[in-house]
Amino acid sequence: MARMSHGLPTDWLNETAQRELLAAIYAIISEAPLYTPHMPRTGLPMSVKMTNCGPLGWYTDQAEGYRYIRQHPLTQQPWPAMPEAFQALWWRMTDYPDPPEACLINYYGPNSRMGLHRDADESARSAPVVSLSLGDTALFRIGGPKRTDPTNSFRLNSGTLIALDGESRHWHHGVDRIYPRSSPLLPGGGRFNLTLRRVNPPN
Ligand SMILES: O=C(O)CCC(=O)C(=O)O
Ligand SMILES: [Mn+2]
Repeated sequence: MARMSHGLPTDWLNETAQRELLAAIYAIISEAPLYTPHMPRTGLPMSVKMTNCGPLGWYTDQAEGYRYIRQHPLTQQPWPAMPEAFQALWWRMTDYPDPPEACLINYYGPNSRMGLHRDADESARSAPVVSLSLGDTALFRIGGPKRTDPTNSFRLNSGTLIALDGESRHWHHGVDRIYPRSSPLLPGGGRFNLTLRRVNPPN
């Protein structure tokens, strides 16, 4: 099963710490605005808006599909640097020896969801994916290696960290819904999710 931060002291990421992370997200978005990603082949827009920080950023469009790129697709600028406070989440959750190379920032509005998928665009196959929820609660679902495996659902509320590592690193997962107005953290409501990823294996 994915490891959750529930074993940590409940105030390990208190409201002040969450607000500091949120301020860092807004600073990143002012440089690297949220964009709407599009599915490969169909070109359908995703309901989640995205941006990234760190040397690499996850992106998808109709023409080239899922991949990591070095520049923001609209500004053509390198992604903003990954704040120390984001990297600290990685070191808290994993013993993996190398730092994350990408932090995908997902923004969910009241009607956003993310279909069941596996994170499979990283060649560092044994590195974990560390994920933080901020703002409105999400209903998260996780299954197994096969799309048809049975799934478990649980709520991720603001300040919850999970690590997909070991077997769960390659399990299907997704977000079925957001609970609007369940958190006062974001001024306009909604949810941010940070996922920290190692893309390339260490040298
Ligand atoms: O928002 C979440 O909790 C999950 C995000 C996710 O699975 C992804 O970005 O690949
Ligand atoms: Mn994922």
